[in-house]
Amino acid sequence: MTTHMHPDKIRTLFSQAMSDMYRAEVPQYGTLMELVRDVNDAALKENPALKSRLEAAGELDRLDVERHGAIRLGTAQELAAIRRMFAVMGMFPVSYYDLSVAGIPVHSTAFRPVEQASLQANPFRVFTSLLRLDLVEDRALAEKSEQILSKRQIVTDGAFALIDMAEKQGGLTEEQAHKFVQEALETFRWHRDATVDAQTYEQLVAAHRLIADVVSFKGPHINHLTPRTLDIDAVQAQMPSRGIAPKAVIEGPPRRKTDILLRQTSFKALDEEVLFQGVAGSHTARFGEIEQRGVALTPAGREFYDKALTQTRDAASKSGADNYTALLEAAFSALPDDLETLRQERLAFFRYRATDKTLASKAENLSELIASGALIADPQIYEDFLPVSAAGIFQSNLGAEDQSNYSASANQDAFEAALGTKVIDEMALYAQIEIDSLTAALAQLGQSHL
Ligand code: OOG
Ligand code: NI
Repeated sequence: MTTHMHPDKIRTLFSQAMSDMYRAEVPQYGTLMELVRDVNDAALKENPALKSRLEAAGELDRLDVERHGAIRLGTAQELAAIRRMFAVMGMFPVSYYDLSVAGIPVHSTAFRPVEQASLQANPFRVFTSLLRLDLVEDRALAEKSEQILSKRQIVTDGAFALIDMAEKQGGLTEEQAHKFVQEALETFRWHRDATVDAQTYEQLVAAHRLIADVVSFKGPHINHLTPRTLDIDAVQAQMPSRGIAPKAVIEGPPRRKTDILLRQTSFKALDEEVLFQGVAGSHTARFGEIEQRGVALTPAGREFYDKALTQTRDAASKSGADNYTALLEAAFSALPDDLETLRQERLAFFRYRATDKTLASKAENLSELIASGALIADPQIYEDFLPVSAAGIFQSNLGAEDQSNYSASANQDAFEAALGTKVIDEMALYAQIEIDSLTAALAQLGQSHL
């Protein structure tokens, strides 16, 4: 009997190989990783309570391996192929993100692990966008783009052969897995030789820089890899001293005692030299980003978040962006800022575990069990993305001249048709982890009546 390498292990090999490749190609990424490690070390030293909470919840080990990446694809066939590739590594499409509302002609999903144990082993995720040529007004250019894209093959024959094998055998042997990782890496590599001439590139840029980024190259180069920090404000503040210039504001919720959802900031990478059919030119393709992740919010919590953010953005657009942070903090002041209240008011998702404390009698309710120390509620980390923040990250490296207006038109059906499957509902995943962990913990404590 052959034994297969666990998909979690293949994903870890792959994310490490990607990180090594990206560090070699984009030296600033290495600098950023060092800064994040320094800040995380300091944060853990300064806050022993945070350290022991992360440790007890099994969160500390994944911190160093944690990162997300992003790619942009050109065709439905490419999206379907990438879905099969990521499935070999235990990554599945979660959520649908419509970026057309923000003037960016793509829609997206995030490929990520979905089981609790897999998330804990390595939560590596890839934000994956599909170009929407249907939104491009210049139909001749859209058709030309389609034609150019139809000629490229972004997944190597070797990778396809191993994907077929994994699907047939139900996995890959260790040797096959190593080969697969090497072949898969080719898809995300940077290519200095563009597939178009300089004139076509300029035409594409004039339509939208993002269209040029997708259409002009041999493959969907990984455009950033994002380490997770425990203190994004500290990293943002220290970036300039390491020669990195961050964007002006941090996307997402304000700084709070209890981290919620996701805060992100990015910096624009350097112009890279490109050969357009032998003619030298340049393109800004790749950038850097950091993220700080907090607790996942329930639909009720998320509704609060979306409203508060809209309110802040509306107010800031009237008064100028100078007081953005103050407006943001004010808009979030009504949201409880401690985990237990967020839990009691069902605004956030938790994961429960029993301790070895024994109880003399049956408890009346969960709060009592938690207060007794017999039951612990760990916050579930938000594993997904935020559409408004994602739009901000896209914009920050595209430049102001790329603010196009597309008629907002989410088209999840078309996206799922291209993908070849439906995307998974993120809320359902968090809810399932919560209920499963609670059921198991209560059974262990002999408190199944609750
Ligand atoms: C993806 C931008 C979105 C994030 O972290 O929200 C993103 C891209 O620029 O391709 O990566
Ligand atoms: Ni990102």
